[in-house]
Amino acid sequence: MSVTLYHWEPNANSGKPMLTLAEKGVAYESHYLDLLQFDQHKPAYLAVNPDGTIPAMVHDGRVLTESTPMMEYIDDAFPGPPLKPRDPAARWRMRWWMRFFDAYFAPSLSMIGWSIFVGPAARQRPAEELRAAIARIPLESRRIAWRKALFNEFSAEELAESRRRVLFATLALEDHLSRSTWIAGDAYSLGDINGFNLGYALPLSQPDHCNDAKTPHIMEWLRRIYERPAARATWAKGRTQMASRISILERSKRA
Ligand SMILES: N[C@@H](CCC(=O)N[C@@H](CS)C(=O)NCC(=O)O)C(=O)O
Repeated sequence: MSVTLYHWEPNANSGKPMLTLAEKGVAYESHYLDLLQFDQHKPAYLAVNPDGTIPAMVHDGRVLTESTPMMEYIDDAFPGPPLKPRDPAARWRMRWWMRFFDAYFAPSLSMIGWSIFVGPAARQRPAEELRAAIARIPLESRRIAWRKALFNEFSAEELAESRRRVLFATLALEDHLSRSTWIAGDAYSLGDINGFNLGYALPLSQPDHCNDAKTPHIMEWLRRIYERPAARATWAKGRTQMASRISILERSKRA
């Protein structure tokens, strides 16, 4: 049995299979791709995932993409603690939240992150080099995202709409967690892994909306997940300041 994971920092989509594999106790060969160096668009990786997006996982020769179905595959294919509830209603609840995280919350948070972090961090190169890098991106949707980030082309309206959605989603999550210990009810599940990867840095990136006073249930949920050995081990694999933002969840630090 061999598992290879192509990933960037433990964060958003890459962190989802990383944390799931850690929770299941599955050893894997790690291929770190530096997103800011456009490693994901280089031929060696396009031979694995022609879309040029991360993460991708190879299990016994089978290539898997799309981080959320990838988490479900990991849970089903390997021994270890189950990460999906058996009860149909709880499983529906888990998938409801994963859909909300992926389709609504993540794209809005990502647009803000790309405008204030990814764009400025990758922009420090000559415009011609950046244009050539964009031309090598296989997916049109990713070419557009990169162009907007690298040339600061996100409009004020779309950023305002993303901020509105992030606030709406944060309040919805706080409301849910005020009534439910974990995303799907009584047991930790893939829904929590998904939400944690999306939201672990919310207290830093959205300090006015996500903090101990306004969203105490989100804060407690994030801290409980961060205290899990699998989460500690996964974020210890981070190489940049992006992953080290997780230290905001140390209980000694009140947000
Ligand atoms: N829906 C895909 C999205 C994959 C995706 O877009 N990943 C981002 C990183 S979080 C990426 O590869 N960005 C690099 C790029 O666009 O060049 C998934 O969940 O795996």
